[in-house]
Amino acid sequence: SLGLKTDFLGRQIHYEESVESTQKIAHRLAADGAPEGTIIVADEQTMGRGRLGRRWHSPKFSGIWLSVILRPDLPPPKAPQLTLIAAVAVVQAIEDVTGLVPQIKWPNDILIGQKKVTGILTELQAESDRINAIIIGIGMNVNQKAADFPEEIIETATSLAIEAGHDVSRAALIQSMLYRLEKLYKTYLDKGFYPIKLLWESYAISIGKKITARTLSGDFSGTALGITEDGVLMIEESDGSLRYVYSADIQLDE
Ligand code: BT5
Repeated sequence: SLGLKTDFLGRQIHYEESVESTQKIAHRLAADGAPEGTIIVADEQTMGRGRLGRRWHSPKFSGIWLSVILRPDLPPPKAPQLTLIAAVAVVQAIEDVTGLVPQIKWPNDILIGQKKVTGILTELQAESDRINAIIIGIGMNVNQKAADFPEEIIETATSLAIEAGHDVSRAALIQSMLYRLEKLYKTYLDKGFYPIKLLWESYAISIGKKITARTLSGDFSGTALGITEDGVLMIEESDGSLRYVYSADIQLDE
């Protein structure tokens, strides 16, 4: 048992040993009417996915591969806010359980000392301009050793065990993450995004720095000014013009 301290998050948990992707299962359950707070968690993913069709390495027993179904009554453009809420919950859970202090790289990377320890993937089911379900996928590297990472990410990925110097309980992390996520989500529904934005900014590494945003419509370089009320990244380019970036990979240039 996970000993959850939540009201609705994780009241229904679908646990699987091995799946292609917990996102795929969550999409099906959400379309079939699964209640808000339903969780899908797996020991292993054989086709774990990142953004833009990228792969997410999800080996057996060494990480948390989890999807959460939420059903906020919001228009689809608000969805990026949920990624940022999840990012704050992940940072707080890692702090609670390990004492490590991770940082957030907009929009969806959680880093420890420049290396990625967690990635977040937010996907939508929308109907006539309202969100029907939001599916937040969280992939957290917990007990991998450096040699467990594939060649392509050995320089860029890390795990909590590598950083803490000892194995970390996956159950304790899930418990804390769901508790934190539920609390933040309730705050968000009651008070709006502003309190979350302040917390998010306190953990963000890129704000105030020179960055390059690689987007599907090209690269934009400049100073990251912050995020808007909707969670959109604002970049001031060198000619002073302001650029709003909805989705990108960010590289720190300094
Ligand atoms: C992400 O995408 O960071 C989102 C990852 C979401 C994974 C969760 S696990 C539960 C749920 N079910 C799923 O199928 N997915 C979600 P993106 O920003 O596109 O980053 C992907 C890139 O990160 C890859 O192209 C690799 O370079 C790198 N990568 C892959 N696996 C990694 C890992 N385990 N740790 C660190 N980096 C990784």
